[in-house]
Amino acid sequence: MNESYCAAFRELLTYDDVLILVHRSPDGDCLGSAFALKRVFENMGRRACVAATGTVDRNLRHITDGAEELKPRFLPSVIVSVDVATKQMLGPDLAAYADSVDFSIDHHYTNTEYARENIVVGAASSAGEVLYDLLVACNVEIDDVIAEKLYAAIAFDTGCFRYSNTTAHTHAVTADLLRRSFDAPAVVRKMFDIVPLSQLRMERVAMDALRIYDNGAVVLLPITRAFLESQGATDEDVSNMVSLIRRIEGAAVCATLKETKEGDVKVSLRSADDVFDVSAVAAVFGGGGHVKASGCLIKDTMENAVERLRLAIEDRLPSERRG
Ligand SMILES: [Mn+2]
Repeated sequence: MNESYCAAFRELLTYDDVLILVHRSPDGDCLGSAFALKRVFENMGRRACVAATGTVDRNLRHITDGAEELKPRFLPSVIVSVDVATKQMLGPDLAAYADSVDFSIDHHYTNTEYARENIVVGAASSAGEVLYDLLVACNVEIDDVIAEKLYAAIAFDTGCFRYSNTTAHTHAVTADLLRRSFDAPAVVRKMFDIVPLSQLRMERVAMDALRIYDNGAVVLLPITRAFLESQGATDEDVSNMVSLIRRIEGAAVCATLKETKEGDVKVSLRSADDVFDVSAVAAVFGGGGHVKASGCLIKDTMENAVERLRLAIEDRLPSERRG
């Protein structure tokens, strides 16, 4: 961890009344990191709270100690964002804080450095891994609770240590966390294995809606509100659909396109390898993320969105994969 990042983190640790912001539709990495950081401040007798736009998925509520909604609870003296690459990712509920973020702790190469102090380690698997390195470098004690939250963060963003962002260092960090006392298999099971029956039912039917292009190199799954309602499925039920279709053999790029309540189309993109950069496709529509996992919002009808996304992907697909 470089010295200027450590100095920035040490400064953060001097504050009381800390507001920790995570990105909209919070995932396991931002929540795990944020709740680990909250605990760090609480262990020092300080006040800290985590705030987010949107509700917490059922399978992540073990991280938030059961909380479904995360609202700011006091007037903060310092604001830190975790795992948030751009101000826009804070979402509407936190927009009022977007221009006054003091610290950003992140691992997105695409971080726009909107905070006063930006601690951004693009090579790290997760914000959890960045936070771990900061805590160790600054001699902050990692107790069982912090270890469990950081483990959840890292396990989430590495897909349980299966994705190529998992490095030797990631495993070294995880090994050290596992020296503390917490139920690691339970953390993984809650995040990845347990699904409601409504989700399994929806997945079965959704497979019929797959759009396959370029001899199977491009797989898109449109999910309309009408479809969701006909299946009695929730937004949460579709959040993992993209990891389901990324398993399809021969697919280079996969995406789910979900119609939002506002009538826009929310896109989650995945690449099968480090060669095809889906963040470049997301950027076409004002989104961003990582080489292998990115997202964006397309303000258009579903059919137009499918077509525009397909063209943006095919533009970047190696000619030998184009059909
Ligand atoms: Mn992350």
